[in-house]
Parts: sequence; C-alpha cells; structure tokens
Amino acid sequence: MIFSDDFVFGGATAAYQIEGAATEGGRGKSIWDVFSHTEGRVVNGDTGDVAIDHYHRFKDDVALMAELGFKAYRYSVSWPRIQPDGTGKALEAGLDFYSRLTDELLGAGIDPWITLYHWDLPQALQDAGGWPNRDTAQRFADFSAIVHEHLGDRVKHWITLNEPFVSSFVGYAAGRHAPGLRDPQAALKSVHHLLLGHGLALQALRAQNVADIGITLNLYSVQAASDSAVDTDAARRVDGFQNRLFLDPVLKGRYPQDMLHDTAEFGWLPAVQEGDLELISAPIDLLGVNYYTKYLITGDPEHPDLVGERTGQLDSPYPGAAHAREVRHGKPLTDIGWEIDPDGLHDVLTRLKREYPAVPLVITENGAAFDDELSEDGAVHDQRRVDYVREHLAACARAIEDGVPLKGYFLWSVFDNFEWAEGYAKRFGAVHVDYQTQVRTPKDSALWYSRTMRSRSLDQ
Ligand code: GBH
Repeated sequence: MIFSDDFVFGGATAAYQIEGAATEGGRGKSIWDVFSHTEGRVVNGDTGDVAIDHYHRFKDDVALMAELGFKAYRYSVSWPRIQPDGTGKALEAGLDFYSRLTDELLGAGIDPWITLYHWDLPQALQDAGGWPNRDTAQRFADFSAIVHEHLGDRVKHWITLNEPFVSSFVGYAAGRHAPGLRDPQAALKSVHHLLLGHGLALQALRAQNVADIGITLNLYSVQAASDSAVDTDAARRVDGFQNRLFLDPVLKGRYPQDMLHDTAEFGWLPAVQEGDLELISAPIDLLGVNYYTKYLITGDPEHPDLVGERTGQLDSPYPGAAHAREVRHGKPLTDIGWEIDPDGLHDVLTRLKREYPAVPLVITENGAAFDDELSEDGAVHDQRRVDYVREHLAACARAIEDGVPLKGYFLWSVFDNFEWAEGYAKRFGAVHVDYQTQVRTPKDSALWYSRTMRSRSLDQ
C-alpha cells in the first residue's frame, strides 16, 4: 500500500502537555494549571509545570523530529503565554517562543501546523464565566488574530479548536477535565460558544488572508450493542453528542433536530443567536479528525459488559442521557483501556463522505497509550503501537481507495507527555521520555513510523 507524494505524514502535540516552563516569560495560569494543582483531579497529583520541558529543549526536539523524517508537525499555542489574562496586549516573550519554534521547524524542513486552542483557557477568562460566557468566543477570536498576525507569514495550516466535545462536555458536564464542573447547561452553552469562537476566529483569519484553516473534532464510530429500542436510542444520543452536535453546525449550518429536542430542557437554546450559525458554518479548508476508538453503546444499566464506573448521572458527559454507556466489544485494549478498532476509523471517514458536504479531511490525531518501558538494550520494544499505527494507516488507505478525500495523518503523539487527567501514567509517545532526566529515546514505533514516512508504504 503506497501513499501519494502529497499525502502529509506528521506528528502532533499540545502546549500544556509538553512545554513546562509554567511561569516563564510572564505566562498566566490556564484552567489546566489550576485544575492540575487541585488535589484529587489528576492521577498522582501530576501537573504540567515541567512536563517534558519542551519550552527549553525545543531545538533538540525539532532536530530529533527531523532526524526521524517528520515533514509536518502539529503543535498548539498556549493562550496564557500570549495573553496572561486572556485579553489585551500580547507578551513579547510568548510570541517570540512560537516564532523561534516555527523558524526552527522551517529550517529543519518540517511544515508547521498550528492549533490555536488545545484546552488551556486563561483562568482569568474562566473566572469571568469561561466558555459558558458568550464573550469568551470573541476573546478567542482576538487571540487567534494576534497569533496569526505574528506567524501567518510562515505558518500555512491553522486549526481553530481541538475537540470542542472535550472542552465542553468533559470539562463542564462530566467534570473530569478542567474546569471540573458538573453543570449540563454550562456544558451546552459551551458547545455553542466554542463553535462561535471557531466561527469568529475563522472570520478574523480570513480577513488576514489565511491560507488553510479548519477545526479538529474527535469523532467516533458509534454502534448500538443490540437492535433493541433502548440500545438504538442510546446509540443515537451518543452519536448526537460526540459527532453530529459538532459536525452538523460546522458543515451543514444547523444543530441536529433530535439533539435540540433532547437537550431543550437544559435551557441553552437562547444562547444561539441570529447569525451565529452562518458564522459557524462558513467554509473551511479542512476538517481535522481525531480518532482513537469505537463505541458500542447500550441504554441498559444492567448490561454485563459496561465500561467504567459511571454510576451516577453526574459523571456522564451526556446531559439527559447518563443511561447511555459504553460496553466492551471484545477487541484488544490499549493500556488506557480503549478498544483497538481500526475499522471504526474507516467507518468514520466513509460516513463523512456519505453524509456531509465534501471537505478535505486530515487525521490530526491517532495513536495509542501503552505502558512502555526501556528495556535492557536501551530500546523500547512497543510492537503493539507499531501494529496499532499500521492498522489505522491501512484503514486510511482503504478509505482513500473508497474515494474519501483524506489528505494526511498526524500521529498522537511525537513524545510521551502529560496525558491530562491521567498525568504521566499513560504514555502516548513514539519517542520515550524519562521524566527524571528528560532523556528522549525513540521507541521501535518511532523507527517504524520513520521508515513509513520515508517510503510512504506500509509494506516494509
Ligand atoms: C485527545 O483526546 C487529545 O486531543 C489529546 O490531547 C490527548 O492526549 C489524546 O487524545 C489522548 O487522550 O472518558 O469522559 O472520562 C481524545 C479524546 C477525551 C478521550 C477525554 C478520553 C476522557 C474523558 N479523549 N476522554 S472520559
């Protein structure tokens, strides 16, 4: 299987997960600084204070990526490093860091892809109401314009938001991510204001002649565990929350009727004002897809194969649908407990082609967490990650054969890093990081991916 010469192979990271240097250059606090420093929120009390110290080691990190043959790199900009309070004048030190990083990438022959928002909302904006506050959308557009003004001469690929599902429902409804709230109305308002922020940022960047801009959604293949009415209804709701609630407004200019009906009781609909959906559905140049696993869904609270311990209404990310739960479908698991299902990626991609207006697609994240350890020979033999990536790339190749306009693939992640609520306990990197010494060691998967990027072939 050969990928065409213009298919983009790359790797992805996000600012809070790798940078560290949490107080340098006047950087303000984000909701993740506050959340990770709150007892009981992150496994082992881990924080991103130091992370993999990429802020100080970016030159070596870029050199290593170049050596491995990366030709594209997706990274995010820490909002509070640019505007400590989320508004007003930009910090020179912050702009300068991303400028130097970008120049380093270009010098190494690596194409920069920027994500403007990967979850690190300035805490000051959270104190003013956060994403449930409409004003945050405008603040985000202003921030986006500042970043593009400074880097737009060199960076040609822009992604507004990473996974607004997670920012809204995992942060404001399930409370498992920052800011750790359990308020369904706030979560649903956040959905709309995040999407509005995307629309306003899109407008601001178009005014500056941005070349290539899109949004990244985390999409799942969702199937009912059985054809009972209870299971199919639960699966419809999960598909609604995870996929359609974001895809439909962006690509079709409307929220799905069934979701509006199911969530009306939470009183968020007045947040949707006239003209908003026009902004949100303005044409994009690419849709970023993050894919990790497939969901098999039941609505039966007594199902024997339920995943996780979501016992109470409060822990569910799905307002009004806490009964909709994931069940195991018997596939092998990664060490974070997610089922490995490459066919689900093919399902997601072909569904986009079938049900939505045509838009170029890019896999902006795909990867797996395994408890990798350095072995005595000094290497990391992560054969399971090699298999995971190979099988998912094969699913991409099949989708391309089926006519899906898929333009690229970014591995999550280049380096082991701070895995949000899981802290450093879960390793997603192709490059191993020793958190004590900050020594980087390419795993077998990095070497395999390196050969794949160079040969553009899965048959090596
Ligand atoms: C991506 O999220 C992120 O973009 C990236 O930063 C992250 O490191 C990577 O994946 C690996 O996780 O199940 O409700 O308890 C993927 C979507 C969102 C899936 C949070 C797991 C845990 C919350 N993830 N979710 S929940």
